[in-house]
Amino acid sequence: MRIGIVCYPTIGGSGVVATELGKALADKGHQVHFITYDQPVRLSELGKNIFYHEVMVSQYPLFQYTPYELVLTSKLVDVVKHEKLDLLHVHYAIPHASAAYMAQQILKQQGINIPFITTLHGTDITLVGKDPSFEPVITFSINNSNAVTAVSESLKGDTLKNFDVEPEIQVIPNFICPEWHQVIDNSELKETYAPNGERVIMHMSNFRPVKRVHDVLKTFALIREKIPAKMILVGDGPDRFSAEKMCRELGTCQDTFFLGKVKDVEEVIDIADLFVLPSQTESFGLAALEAMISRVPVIATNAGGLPEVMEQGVSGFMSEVGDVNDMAKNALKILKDDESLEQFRAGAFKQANKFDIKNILPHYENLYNNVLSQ
Ligand code: GMT
Repeated sequence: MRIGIVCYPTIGGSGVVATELGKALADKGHQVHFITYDQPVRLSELGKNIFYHEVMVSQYPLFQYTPYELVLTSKLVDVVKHEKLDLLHVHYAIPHASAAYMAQQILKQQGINIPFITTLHGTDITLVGKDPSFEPVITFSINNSNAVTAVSESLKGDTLKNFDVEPEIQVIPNFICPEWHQVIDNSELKETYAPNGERVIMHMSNFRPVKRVHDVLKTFALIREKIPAKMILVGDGPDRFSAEKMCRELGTCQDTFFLGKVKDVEEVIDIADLFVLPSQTESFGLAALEAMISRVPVIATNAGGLPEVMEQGVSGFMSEVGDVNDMAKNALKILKDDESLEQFRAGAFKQANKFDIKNILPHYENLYNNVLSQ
């Protein structure tokens, strides 16, 4: 098959899932064309069957906001036509689904039929999408997709609750590729942050309010009262400034490291003993899964799709949103001794393996075949 994948190229779950899916499809012999405005972060090298088409966004003095959706649409028309694509798979509805719809209509007038599949990832539904400024377009483009998938049952439920949706939504969970997470000896790096064998606690996100980074710091302060520990925060975003301020107020700065954005997360995640993801909502929580496959147990919230990804008391623990006391108590249960930590490390790894890409890829291939046979 010749497949066009439209995604965000930045660090973030939907782009990571789209890129890794494309790479796996290419490995199986499909021809994959990524169409986005920058080279996707996980696409460090182009390989056999993989092509990248950059959407060039030009500035013009009249535009206060450059109309990305239009240039993306034109690019889709061009790539579908000249690369003879069979289908488009768009990740994150805004604005990819409506651009795909528009491209489909333009191509129809030229006698070309191109189906498109929309994969809903999370905030395109739960935060941004349901905002009245987007809702009518999202509803329309979901209803006019040739197939729609969601990354969890929870997200499917949110979509049905917030939108007047007609097509069947198929749940296809996110995945990991175990071979990309080989255990490497990172003890030297760990020692630079935790020279006296302190436990290393990690958080990784885009520091948006939905991630509740302040709860990470409050939880850490409670843990550090009981055991020697260091906190590493990976990523950047709107709440970083106030998080740094809070860390000064809590008096935990000497044990806290803000690393900023890191491209190869698997290189740093290995040094963690515990991962903390106290989000307000999380349609899936790919970051938690990436921690788990690296044998790092997770403290998370009982929110959105996280209960579908985690196993309570095995891969870590889930608490109510904002209950930092419970999160700290659970963290200490995991970290209290090496035996307990090893048990949770094994539990996290076992649970993560349920999301092996080899179990997930056939669902996408079947869906593509169904769409093409319609
Ligand atoms: O909104 C975000 O946090 C980014 C978004 C994305 O596009 O990267 O993440 C969403 O999609 C991920 C991949 O499917 C999920 O693992 C995240 O849980 C989801 N984020 C939220 O629901 C907040």
